[in-house]
Amino acid sequence: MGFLFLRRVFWFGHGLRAASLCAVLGSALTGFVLANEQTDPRQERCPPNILLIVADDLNTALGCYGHPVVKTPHIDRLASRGVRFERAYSQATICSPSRASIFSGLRPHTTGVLDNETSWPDPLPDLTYLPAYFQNLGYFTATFGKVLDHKRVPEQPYWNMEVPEWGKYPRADRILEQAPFYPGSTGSMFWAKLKGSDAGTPDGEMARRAVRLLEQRTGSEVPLLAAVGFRRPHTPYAVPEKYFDLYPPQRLSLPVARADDVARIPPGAEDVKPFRGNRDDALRALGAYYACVSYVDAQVGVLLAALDALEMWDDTVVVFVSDHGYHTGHLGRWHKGWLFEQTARVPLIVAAPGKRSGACARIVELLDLFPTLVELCGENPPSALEGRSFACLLDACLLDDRHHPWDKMALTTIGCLDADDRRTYVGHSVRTEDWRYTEWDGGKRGVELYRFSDDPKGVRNIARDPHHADTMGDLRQRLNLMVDASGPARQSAIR
Ligand SMILES: [Ca+2]
Repeated sequence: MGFLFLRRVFWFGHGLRAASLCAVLGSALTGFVLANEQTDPRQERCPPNILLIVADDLNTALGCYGHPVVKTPHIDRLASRGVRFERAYSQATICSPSRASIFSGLRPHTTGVLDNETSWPDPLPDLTYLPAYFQNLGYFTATFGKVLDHKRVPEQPYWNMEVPEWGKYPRADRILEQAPFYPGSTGSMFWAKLKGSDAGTPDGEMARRAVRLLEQRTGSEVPLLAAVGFRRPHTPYAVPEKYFDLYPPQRLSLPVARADDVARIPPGAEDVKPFRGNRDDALRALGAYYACVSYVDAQVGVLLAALDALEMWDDTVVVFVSDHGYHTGHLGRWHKGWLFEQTARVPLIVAAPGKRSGACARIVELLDLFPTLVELCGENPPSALEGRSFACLLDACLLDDRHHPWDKMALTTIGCLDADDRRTYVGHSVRTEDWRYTEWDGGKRGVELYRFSDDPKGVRNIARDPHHADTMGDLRQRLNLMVDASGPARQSAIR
């Protein structure tokens, strides 16, 4: 509490310069501070620390999201302390475009990053990336593992401390057993049981190095932004053997993909990496994916235990999120990059001091995170951001968020390459609280419409049902308004 108190005072001086003064004057000032704490309302602007935990390719197969099999006690515990968003959506469904959107606060159509190869745009004069924004506010910023897409990010002093990711692929001498997802699957499409402890794995090391930083900075008067990115459950599904033991394949079941649902998927949502294995191959891959989820959960547990031990909960905003969703047999598909509910929907948990706990069913987008964190730190979000702060949905006095004024849709976008003519095209999808409407290549490669009150998983495309023509027309118009408001028009408006 004493350290929090000092931070509160010196934040008033906005950052590091004032913080240095703190180190010099130390306790001599404390008496003055004590005398004024009750009278100066500006001291309430004390900014919290931020711990941002980012998983990779994680869907909502988590205990706190109601999954009947997957064991995630630590993420569940975080959810019990904060708000679990039931309808949170990524702005893109592959790594780099989604992360470029999260950390710029702009839509993929505006950043121009619609695939994993395009470089991120240079920061604009009035709009920098999230870590640089907080660094400019006076935060000590640190990154561990896969947070930004380092290969594509313009050179910027985003971080005061940077521990880059390593080890997408497991070391050969740690592999006990491995197999491709199915005979002939290539690249990272394999699973591997590893020997050794979590601490010797890339994500395990990142969690523990982040804990060491938290320990080192305990008591610092400078607020901390620590972003911890975990590689798993991204392929290859390579984690210590004990996590595989939790999920014997013979006890698992695959999502049911009805043939008539699959037949209604339009050509724009092309499956360029179809899963060609049999049922046993799929069950082994599913068990390996779940093993990765529980492994990530254990690393989250390492971070949460540090928050307990260091008594940081009252002074730290904790966010847990994935960069996008993922299919493990849903609609017969395995992977990401489409615009179905399963790929666009993400887990999102926000536990903030003085805020409420519970579930929230309102629509939020990942590009809302940037302005939300800014608001939670007592600042006004930059006007150039395309997201909207959802801090009001965290308010402790909000007893029933269903009646809170909140008119929001989610837009998810992806760039695709036609496997035959090698032409690129774009898909956009909007999600309201009851509908999803998707257009591929402006509708030329098909449209999709899902109604969640009838179809909770969003797998039955009813775009051809004439009963819904008016609804589809309305959603098409709203989608086009959102798309037109972003992209080149938005770029010129904020330059
Ligand atoms: Ca990803």
